[in-house]
Amino acid sequence: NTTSVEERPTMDDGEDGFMPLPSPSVSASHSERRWGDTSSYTPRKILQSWFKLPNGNWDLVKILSTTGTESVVSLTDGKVLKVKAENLIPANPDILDGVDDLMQLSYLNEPSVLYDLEYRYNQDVIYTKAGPVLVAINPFKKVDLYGNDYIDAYKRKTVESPHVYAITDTAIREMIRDEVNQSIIISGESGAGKTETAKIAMQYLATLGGGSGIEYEILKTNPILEAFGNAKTLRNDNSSRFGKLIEIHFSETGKISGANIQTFLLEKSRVVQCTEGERSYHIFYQLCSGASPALKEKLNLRRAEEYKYLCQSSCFSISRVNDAEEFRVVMEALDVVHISKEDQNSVFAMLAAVLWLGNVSFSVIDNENHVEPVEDEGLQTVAKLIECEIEELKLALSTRKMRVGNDSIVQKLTLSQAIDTRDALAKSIYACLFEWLVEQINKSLAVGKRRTGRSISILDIYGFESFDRNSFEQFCINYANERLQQHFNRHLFKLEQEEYIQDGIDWAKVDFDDNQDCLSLFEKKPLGLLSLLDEESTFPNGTDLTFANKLKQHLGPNSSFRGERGKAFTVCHYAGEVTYDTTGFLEKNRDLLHLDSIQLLSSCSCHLPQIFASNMLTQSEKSIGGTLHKSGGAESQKLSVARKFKGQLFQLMLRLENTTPHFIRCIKPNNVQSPRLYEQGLVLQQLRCCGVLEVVRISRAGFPTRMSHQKFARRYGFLLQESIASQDPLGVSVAILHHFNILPEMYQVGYTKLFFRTGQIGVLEDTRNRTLHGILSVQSCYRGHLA
Ligand code: AD9
Ligand code: MG
Repeated sequence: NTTSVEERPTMDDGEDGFMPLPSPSVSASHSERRWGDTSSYTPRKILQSWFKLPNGNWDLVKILSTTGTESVVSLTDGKVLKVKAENLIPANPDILDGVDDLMQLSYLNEPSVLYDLEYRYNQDVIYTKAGPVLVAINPFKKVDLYGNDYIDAYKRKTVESPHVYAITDTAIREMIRDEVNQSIIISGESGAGKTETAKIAMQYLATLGGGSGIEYEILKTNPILEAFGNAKTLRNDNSSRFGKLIEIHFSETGKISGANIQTFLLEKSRVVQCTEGERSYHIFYQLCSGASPALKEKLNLRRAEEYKYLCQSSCFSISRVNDAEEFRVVMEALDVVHISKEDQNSVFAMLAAVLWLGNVSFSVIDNENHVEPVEDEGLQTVAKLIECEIEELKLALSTRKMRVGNDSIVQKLTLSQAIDTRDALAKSIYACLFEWLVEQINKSLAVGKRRTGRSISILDIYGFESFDRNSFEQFCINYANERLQQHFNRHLFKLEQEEYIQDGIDWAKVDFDDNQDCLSLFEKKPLGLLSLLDEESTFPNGTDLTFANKLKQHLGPNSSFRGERGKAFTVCHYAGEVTYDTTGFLEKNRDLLHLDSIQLLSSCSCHLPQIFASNMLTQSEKSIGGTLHKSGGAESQKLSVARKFKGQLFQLMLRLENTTPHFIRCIKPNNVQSPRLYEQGLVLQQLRCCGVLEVVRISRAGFPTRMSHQKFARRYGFLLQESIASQDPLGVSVAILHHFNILPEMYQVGYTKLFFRTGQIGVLEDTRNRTLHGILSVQSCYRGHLA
């Protein structure tokens, strides 16, 4: 049930030879087909048109002659070709080159959108609006678009071009005007520029100030979280390995009063495992190269190359990054967020302990492959750093207490079990350290008593991922993206439509690609991906293969699911199909730490391991009534990773539902992190994935701005010269519309609200602001006289 929406060319430029063409008729499902549809396009002579070259790129060709079914065209390189008319897609006239908002394009097809973005990108104009969404293309170099002069200009509204500053400014204004919390939701692939964009938005917010340096403190959380949560990957030298929501609170006077950070799903496997060419978390390298001689001696620190966890990859440095210098920045930032020197030293001790744990080796002690840790420098240093008895550490790494009935027996571990235990301990210490740091930062940023409840949240979360091999991490990340995509869809399309219909607006119904099917595939109980994963994770005999088979058995009929050979399965995500390899799924989902290890941590004299242990135990208690793992074994029984993540996502969505969202879509123009290289195919695929093309089409066809009659009358009524106090809000509203000569096609009057085309309300707002400014300056002039 798709409906067709007619695109009206907005250009009418008959005089210089350009005749508006009939536009492609647009049918409303599956964007690829839709955007390629040229059925009603008749090429005309002299016009420019898009033609797809064999390399997949679009070329802007001139039509020299045409018979209707065939055209002779000249390519940009001068070649002349005869092509089928159906292979030509209309191009926009030159005067629309590089428009600010894709909605202004007369022809809104894929090549035109790509060209507009490229045209701007080549002039270092990296921001473009796509209706309500801001598209940001990573420049991979310094561009002169930031800093105080720009911030001032956006504040004073003397510049109009799309920018993160402009979006942030809108969020601030809407927070104040509508008294509604706001959110800035940033998404995009790895390396597309999300984290940088989030920082740019924070920089703008920080200029609102707050007193007592709170805004400075907020900015200083970035180097800390990046040091502990970012790493060099093959895709991005500074890749965030966690998701982040920062909620910035404001006082009644519009000043920053505090902030709160929530993080999601840190990739902890990186601590013990690292692919060639990538690095572990920055902080390890920073510590090794930046610690003072005294600290180095205290922690028995070596060069990064001497730690087994770090030398699984031969990459130790990042070009143009000085780890020692970064370490200084991080230490300073830790001071700013009020982490005491003593705590800082404990943090560094934990980091060194993790590194030294990786160097702990085992020797086989019997012919059943049972092992004992080698009592060398590694083991001794770990015990010293976490402040535990060396014998306790040895036992925790090489044995496991088992409960049999009421008795407890001690089982020796084999080599591979011991290595897993050691690595699990290292990962837990690191993940707990990260959580603890975030908690400390939150304490320091805590909102004062004067909070009003108004806030602006910035979400920087991993984008959709599809690799050659996709594992549990991609599974979780892509699930999160399905949720966010639904939020995006809901907001931009569904709510929009429902509102039109409810308010009696004449609106040809528009379909959008809903992803509810795919979300249900994940979330349905008891037969959904997450439930089945949890169920299998609790079975002592469950394996990745039995899990995969179970999926095939129960989810076969689901249209978003496809079983694959062996241990794999495919999910049809909104952004494309992804095949997941279930190897390691159960283990990663269980994420068990043996009670022996937790007990070891709680026996430490150092306060951090004690805190970690008690947090882990509380979490286990919380899961009572939830999924309990491997009962009988002496393992920590806690929420599975997927379950915890799902809970976090629900919380996140609840929070976002109560905000006015502002979306920024970051686009990566190439895969080699290099400036000036714009790969059309790559950009196009991302535009499709994040729904940018879809949103332009729908927004342009609709009335994106709306306001209740009451509000409209209240807000602009005073601009009318004659008093119309006796009239109802609708009457006042209509009078305002007439008074300002708003064209009938630019608005619609609904039962309760007025609906406007893009840009219309801006005109009224400007008039209002000018008038108000006049009144205020007269008032302050009077007050000045009185004082
Ligand atoms: V990941 O999913 O965390 O791996 P992000 O966060 O999307 O990724 P990030 O913001 O880290 O990407 O950007 C990657 C790199 O692109 C940065 O380190 C910068 O070198 C570069 N970048 C991104 N945005 C800008 C910008 N506005 N100006 C200059 C930029 N460089
Ligand atoms: Mg990032």
